[in-house]
Amino acid sequence: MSDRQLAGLAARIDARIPHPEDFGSELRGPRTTARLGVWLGVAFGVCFLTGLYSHYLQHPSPWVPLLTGPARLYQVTQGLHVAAGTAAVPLLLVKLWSVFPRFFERPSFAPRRLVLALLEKGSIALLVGAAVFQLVTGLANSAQWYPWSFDFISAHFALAWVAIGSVLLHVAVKLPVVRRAFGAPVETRPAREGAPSRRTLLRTTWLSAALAVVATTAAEVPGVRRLAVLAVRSGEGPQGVPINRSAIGADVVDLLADPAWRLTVAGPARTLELSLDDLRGMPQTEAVLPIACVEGWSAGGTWRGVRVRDLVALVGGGTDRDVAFTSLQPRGGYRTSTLPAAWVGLDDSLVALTLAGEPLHPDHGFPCRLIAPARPGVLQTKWLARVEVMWE
Ligand SMILES: Nc1nc2c(c(=O)[nH]1)N[C@H]1C(S)=C(S)[C@@H](COP(=O)(O)O)O[C@H]1N2
Ligand SMILES: [Mo]
Repeated sequence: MSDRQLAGLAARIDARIPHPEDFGSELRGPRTTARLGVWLGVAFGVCFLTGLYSHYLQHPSPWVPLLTGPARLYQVTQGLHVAAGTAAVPLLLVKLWSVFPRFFERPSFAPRRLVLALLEKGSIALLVGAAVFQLVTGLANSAQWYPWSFDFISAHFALAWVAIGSVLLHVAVKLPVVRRAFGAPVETRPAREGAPSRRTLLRTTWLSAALAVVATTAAEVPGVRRLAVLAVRSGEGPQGVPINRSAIGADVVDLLADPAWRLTVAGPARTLELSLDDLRGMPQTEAVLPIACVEGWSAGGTWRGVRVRDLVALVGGGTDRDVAFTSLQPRGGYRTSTLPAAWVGLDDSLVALTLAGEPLHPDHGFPCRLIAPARPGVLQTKWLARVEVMWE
């Protein structure tokens, strides 16, 4: 092919690809994009910080301080995590719509400009890819739907750093544009008769974000539960608390009905086998504590049982060592958890025997379960078999 033919072919291809001007909606432009971007940035910031906190509760690190209270802390941080992630969906969609004609901008082939343009487009590709990945996997996880084969936790954690890094880079690059955009007011009048104005577009987007939050979180608020049309958990369950994994699902039904069940308590001084009556004979403490699942749902309960510190004291354990809890459950990732030493001495860290004044429902962990404040539900191990002070 000669140079002329090549140029002709390139021109024909170019003519078939739309240009940014072809999309010409008056609603697009930096004024709308910047305002959407600020709220999207806030939503991602909230998701990142609350997600990091949730991660370190489940994978403690000596560098990250964890708070043992207030009791509802995790309920609030994780509720915010899922609510902000849900609100980000309409914000991201409208923001992508507002900039997508720029995808068709023709690059300049002057080397310096081309490199800059590739860097900018590359960073945006990374940003959009990571943002979409985080929202899709996060929402699918809160719906308990895992249509993938990778490990959700490590992928969502790793991509969180990519997402927040590319958000920060994007903000830095766009700061001058954002400043200029906020210097100008958003038009309240439509550009054409009968068309919506930019302000209407923005207000509709804010409203959808707010509705998304209500529809996912209202299940936690008695009286308005019926508004929670997007919530996976109805806010109902035996003894007023929804169930995550049932006794049948965990394959423990026969084990927990066995009259020979004993709770093994192991510590530096001795190992004991305690029956349910032994546990009932110990001093009982009442605590009002929520189950707050990483998936975003939560529910408060009134629990009664034996303090963890009283139990470990029987086997020579103090409040200076982590305590490991193991379930009767034969398989599954959530059959064990570790209660860090900072929680062991708390008044309301309990091996619970009752919920709402009755023995635990089989699905809530009968004969006994761990319940402690300000922790993810996934660490509140059900159907306990063994409690062990971690010592050398
Ligand atoms: N043994 C065991 N304990 C468990 C689980 C489990 O799968 N197995 N699920 C955890 C999760 S993810 C949550 S959110 C809570 C839910 O407690 P609930 O079903 O009593 O509401 O239990 C936790 N305890
Ligand atoms: Mo959970």
